Amino acid sequence: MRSAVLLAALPALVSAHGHVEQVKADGVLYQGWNAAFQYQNPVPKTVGWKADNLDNGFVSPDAFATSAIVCHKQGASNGAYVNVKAGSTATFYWDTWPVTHKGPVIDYIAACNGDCGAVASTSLSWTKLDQKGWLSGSNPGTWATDNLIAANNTWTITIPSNLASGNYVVRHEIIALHAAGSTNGAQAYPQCVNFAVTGSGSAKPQGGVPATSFYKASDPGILFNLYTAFTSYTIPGPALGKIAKREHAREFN
Ligand SMILES: *[C@@H]1O[C@H](CO)[C@@H](O)[C@H](O)[C@H]1NC(C)=O
Ligand SMILES: [Cu+2]
Repeated sequence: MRSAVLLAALPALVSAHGHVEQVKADGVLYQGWNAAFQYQNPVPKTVGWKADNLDNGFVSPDAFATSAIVCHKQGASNGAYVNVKAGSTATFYWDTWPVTHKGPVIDYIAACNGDCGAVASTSLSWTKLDQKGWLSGSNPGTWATDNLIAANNTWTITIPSNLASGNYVVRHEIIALHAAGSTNGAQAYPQCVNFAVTGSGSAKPQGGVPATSFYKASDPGILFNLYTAFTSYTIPGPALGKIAKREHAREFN
């Protein structure tokens, strides 16, 4: 019975949604979280936060105020870090992404102030690092996710060059809108990755907020009909953030 259940679940695992399987920075490729690792003993350390997402599934708007929205269901730091110089790029490799799952791609950063595994995920204070949403056309048009698919299912961010050395979590997220015309139909796919940043900067992300306050089910970028002839789209969540030293502040990008 048990193996029959596992076999029945397999097609969903192969075809649906996706997860960040690898991360590359400064020429080094790191293993991300793959939910199948939960069956290994010991569970291998990964730069990607472990999560209970064996179905490559999503977080629904009715869970946007719960810990699941932070770093996916049962999200927890998993022991390893991407080493990156401030100012370098980092690339997230999704295992796959369905073209139907159009929507924004958003990245946030939070300082751990030490071991990222020692911080309760709901205590992390997130600053929005970058965001892309609707690009052109409509009904449904071209979206950030189409760029991601065209780039071999990858998304690249820049680690701010003035960011102070230390440990940070980047929360990389796709919000799929194919069912978002109905309340509770949007699908958030947050993926958290630990970074150990080195550099000579001294700036810190400013104005952070907990992930549980990012989105509401009724936000215009969450309750949104992809299949009408719309002329604008409001990317959900807080405004793009700043990193700042004592005297100066500058936009991330
Ligand atoms: C596309 O990404 C996969 C990993 O997901 C990698 O193995 C492959 O080399 C990449 N292809 C190109 C053309 O970059
Ligand atoms: Cu899906």
